Amino acid sequence: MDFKGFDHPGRQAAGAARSVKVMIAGGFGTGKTTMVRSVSDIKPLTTEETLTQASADDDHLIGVADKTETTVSLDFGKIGINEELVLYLFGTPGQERFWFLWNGLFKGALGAVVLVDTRRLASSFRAIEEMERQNVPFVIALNVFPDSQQHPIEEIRDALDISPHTPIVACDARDRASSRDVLIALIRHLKERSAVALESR
Ligand SMILES: Nc1nc2c(ncn2[C@@H]2O[C@H](COP(=O)(O)OP(=O)(O)OP(=O)(O)O)[C@@H](O)[C@H]2O)c(=O)[nH]1
Ligand SMILES: [Mg+2]
Repeated sequence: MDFKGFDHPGRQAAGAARSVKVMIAGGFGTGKTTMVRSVSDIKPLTTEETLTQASADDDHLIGVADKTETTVSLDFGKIGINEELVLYLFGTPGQERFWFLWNGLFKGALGAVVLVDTRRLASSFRAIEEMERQNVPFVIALNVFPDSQQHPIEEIRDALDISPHTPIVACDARDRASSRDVLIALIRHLKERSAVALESR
């Protein structure tokens, strides 16, 4: 695959890998931190704090009842996709009370993965709206939990109200290869979008 066209301005020396900022977004407890942890080549920076009962009530812990911590600021990791491309991963906080941080976090991001837990679709609505508002291209990654039901992709697309061009892929955020495949799906999507944009000039 040719990754030309994904340069991050000012970050690139001759012959060096191109570095790209990618957001890992999604609703509360959808597996953002898990994905950054599983896929990162470096020890990720995480900012997790113990989940309080007050916020647990707000965040509808159905399906994630054994969750004890939540991201309060961001997760940060890095993955070399190949010799030409390095992704810097920025995981967002899921709890609404930390969403004010999102504006700053998105600066310079070329794309995003929006994690969705199909047992709690609505928890990712706001993240999708935010991508659309900030004009950040994204793919949807369905993080499959043991008791997730299988739904046809087009049903999920309708329920999330996203465009037919936005890829939807299933994944296991705990699995490095699976999480890496999601990132590769995002890169393909970014490439396709840039090809379409060039054609329409
Ligand atoms: N079975 C299963 N459990 C998962 C998977 N991904 C995450 N988990 C678990 O689900 C919980 C939520 O994962 P996190 O990675 O903390 O979710 P998050 O999106 O970072 O959560 P916030 O930062 O609080 O929004 C944790 O207890 C994980 O161990 C998965 O793919 N399968
Ligand atoms: Mg987290």
